[in-house]
Amino acid sequence: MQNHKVASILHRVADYLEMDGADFRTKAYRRAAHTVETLSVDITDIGKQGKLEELPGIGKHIHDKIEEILETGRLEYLENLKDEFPLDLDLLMSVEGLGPKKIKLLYQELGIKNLDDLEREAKRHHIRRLKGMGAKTEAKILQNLEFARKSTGRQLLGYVLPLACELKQRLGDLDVVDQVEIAGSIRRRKETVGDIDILTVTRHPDEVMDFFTQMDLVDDVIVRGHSKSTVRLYNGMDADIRVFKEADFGSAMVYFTGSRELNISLRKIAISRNMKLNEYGVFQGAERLAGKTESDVFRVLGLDYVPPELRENTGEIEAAQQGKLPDLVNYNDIKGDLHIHTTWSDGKASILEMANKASQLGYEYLAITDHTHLPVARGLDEKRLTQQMNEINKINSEIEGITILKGAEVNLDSYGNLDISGDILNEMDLVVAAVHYDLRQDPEKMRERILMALENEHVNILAHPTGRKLKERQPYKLDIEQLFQKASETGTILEVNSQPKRLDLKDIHVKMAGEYGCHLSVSTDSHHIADLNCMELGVATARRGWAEKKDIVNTLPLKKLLKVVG
Ligand code: DGT
Ligand code: CA
Ligand code: CA
Repeated sequence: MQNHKVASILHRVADYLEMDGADFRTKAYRRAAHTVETLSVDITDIGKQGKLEELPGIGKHIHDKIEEILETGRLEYLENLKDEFPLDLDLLMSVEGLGPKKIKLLYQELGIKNLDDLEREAKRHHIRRLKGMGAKTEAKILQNLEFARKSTGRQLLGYVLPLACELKQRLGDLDVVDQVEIAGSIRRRKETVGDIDILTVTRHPDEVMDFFTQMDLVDDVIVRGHSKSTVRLYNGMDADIRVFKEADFGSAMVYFTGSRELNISLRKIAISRNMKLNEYGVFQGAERLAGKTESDVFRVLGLDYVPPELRENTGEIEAAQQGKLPDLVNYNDIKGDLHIHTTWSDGKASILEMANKASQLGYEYLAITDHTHLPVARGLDEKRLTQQMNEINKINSEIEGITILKGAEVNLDSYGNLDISGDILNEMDLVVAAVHYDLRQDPEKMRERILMALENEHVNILAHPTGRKLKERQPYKLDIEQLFQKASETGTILEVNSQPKRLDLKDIHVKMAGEYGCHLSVSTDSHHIADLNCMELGVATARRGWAEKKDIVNTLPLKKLLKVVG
């Protein structure tokens, strides 16, 4: 699938064009990028069939650009823009509050090209002198710069996972490849990823290495060897490939899945048992005790099999020694999605289109939770909500196999009150509440606000409870333990939001919430059809937080779910 690559090039063009301010051109590129990234079919196939023109909302100009990307793997226009502005746009944009327009100003006036330049000029108080900047902006830039630095080089799991699966698929399709798996942080489903690690079994390593280093997704070959190669892909991400013998594959998978910390602990266990553990197996003297499968490796070390999502050395070894590993929620345990948007607010698909996709996913129910009031999201007022509920009743009477639940994502005002009256909320099956504005309140006020929401009898679910956005925005300042304590008292469900940028609650918070006995939901917060697929990321996050099926309300069949939210 080239969709992601094409979309990322179009987005990048829009970023550059936005340096002169957002206009119809930037919008056209964004819209095209969005169309491509949410396609459920491969754009290469559409191109081959000569049907690019049928893609909605894309004009002739951008068609030609897409065709060029599909044919040559690059876009001349973008290369020219890059030459004109030789700066690290990606990094600079990762600083909260810096957009293309400001970045252009910083480049033209102060020659700022990267984070180091930015820091130096901010510290010298040169930025505050620029038009529209000021001392406050300068201080904010310095503050946010540190956060941006920490996320540098890592990309979101939700964006990298499809690419890693694509690589696995292509390699798996080769006759000469006997086995291929993704290892590393992606296999552990960590929220951000440093690089892609692929392990293979083959008797023809050179053929595999040729294929791997010559793929159209590769920008640069960093190392090409017989048993290991590293390439840089089009999106700046590196991918490692390693070749093993079948007899070693299990121990190689354990080693290269990591984490590093877990590997160190496993090696200590091996030593304590008078064994030696490495990527080629578990040995005692000259005897090889295990190596072919991961289960064998864990077994000879006296451990139950540890699912990859738990391999962070945060208590899973002790649990595996005592037979007390959690019975993790499974990816197919989810029976419905409890947070989605439609064209009634800022979603891109109708209620029926979303319901049909949810049916395909095998769901029993789907809650429609469009925004209320929020102007930026074309939120609904009470009158429109009532109309929507009537519409849902109508669709429910016509559709089969899935039940659409009536809900809303209601805003919490600055004090924690809801912006929809109780009478209307009473008619809904489910109410999701969320903070959408006034995010930088002082911690005391934010605490009151959230606790108030948890105590509200109408609120079933608190959406994206900490408000963080990966690589973009830090969480609200708030005492998370107090939130868990209160939610466990009131029975308010806490959401694990599955959007690649959010994953909120995050893994360690899921684990803490579990210790407080909180109920969780895993939802996608979908705004278009393809979004419904990101449930996988939320479930992965829940698994990383040791969650079991019983902890997650949307693993319940409809009747039982309705009792919980009733
Ligand atoms: P990443 O790529 O930063 O998202 O995280 P990982 O975990 O994928 O790390 P990576 O790609 O450097 O290495 C993959 C795995 O290989 C890692 O999880 C554990 C293992 N590994 C690599 N180097 C070392 C090492 O020096 N010591 C130990 N104990 N394990 C290592
Ligand atoms: Ca890695
Ligand atoms: Ca690696």
